[in-house]
Amino acid sequence: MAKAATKKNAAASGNQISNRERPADPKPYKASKEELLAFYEEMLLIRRFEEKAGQLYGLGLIGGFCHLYIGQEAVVTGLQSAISPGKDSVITGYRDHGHMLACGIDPNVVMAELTGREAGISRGKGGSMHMFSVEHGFYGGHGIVGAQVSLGAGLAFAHKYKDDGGVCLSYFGDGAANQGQVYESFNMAELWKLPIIFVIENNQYAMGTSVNRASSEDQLYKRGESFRIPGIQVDGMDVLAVRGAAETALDWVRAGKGPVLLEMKTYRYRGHSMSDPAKYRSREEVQSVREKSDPLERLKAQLFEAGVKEDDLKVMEKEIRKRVNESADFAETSPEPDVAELYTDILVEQY
Ligand SMILES: Cc1ncc(C[n+]2csc(CCOP(=O)(O)OP(=O)(O)O)c2C)c(N)n1
Ligand SMILES: [Mg+2]
Repeated sequence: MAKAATKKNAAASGNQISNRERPADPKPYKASKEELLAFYEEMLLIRRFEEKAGQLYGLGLIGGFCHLYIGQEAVVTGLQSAISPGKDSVITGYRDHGHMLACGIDPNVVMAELTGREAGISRGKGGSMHMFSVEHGFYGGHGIVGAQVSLGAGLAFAHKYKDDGGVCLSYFGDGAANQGQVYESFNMAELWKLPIIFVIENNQYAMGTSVNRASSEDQLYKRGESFRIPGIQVDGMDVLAVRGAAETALDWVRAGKGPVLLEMKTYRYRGHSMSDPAKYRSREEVQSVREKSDPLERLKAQLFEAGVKEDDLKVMEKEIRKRVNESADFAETSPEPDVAELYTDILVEQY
């Protein structure tokens, strides 16, 4: 009896999944030379900005937590180049500097926030993990692992409720993918066909635990299956593959077909945060990824193929370094917030 029931259920669910319409297989994006250059410029800005943030942290100018995005630049660049600024929304966890720069937020105000200055985007009171800009459609910056998935579902609900045509990009890590609230959000998002793209940035580690040690199903793109959310695995070190997948996902979501899950296979070169000695992996492992799949180096080769000259990239490198140095100078010379600021932007009594 029990056996027959199991067989019937298995057959029924098998049929349902195979009958589910799926997004088309993404194709690598065909970028013009100008687009390739713009991708490279943004990825280089993120990398140099993060290197500078690492230096300022080392000098004691950045306090608290600081999680760098080095190695993962192709993910935000590919995805955010495909969305419509001012219409769509972006939300992520604490590894958020790259997402902000890719939203077009001024590096000066991001660096000023990292260093706790009044001119910072959260008036110097949020630091690395707590930045926000409604103007740029950037909704944080969240320290609670997985919270951005539920909040992202809320943002998507708002897009649908207001019928504003917007889509939410909710980024989270491989570690966060094992959190309970992620699945409650998946359920509601599919049930209500919310306009949201769940982006798992699988950088292979959650703090010090590798994805294979922590996850019974380590093919994370399958994680939405029992909620009938289609998933696509993407080479997150290849900006054109990311952009291609972004186009596919956006077409699906904008057509009102509900959420899509994108698993971005990527890698972080630095420790989990600045205070991580990274004893759980070998230097050789990191070196090997840098040599074989660095997203900037890969794009550089495509730029050369498109006829860009090494000298042009040198000019760009110089300009980016200048911009990043200016952001550090701006931050260092900006005043700290006034003591009275301790009493503003906090919840008191009525709540
Ligand atoms: C609810 C909650 N649990 C635990 C932590 C501590 N914590 C901070 S980051 C992290 C690992 C998350 O890894 P992953 O989702 O893979 O993101 P990554 O750091 O690799 O970008 C943990 C457990 C937290 N901040 N919030
Ligand atoms: Mg991770």
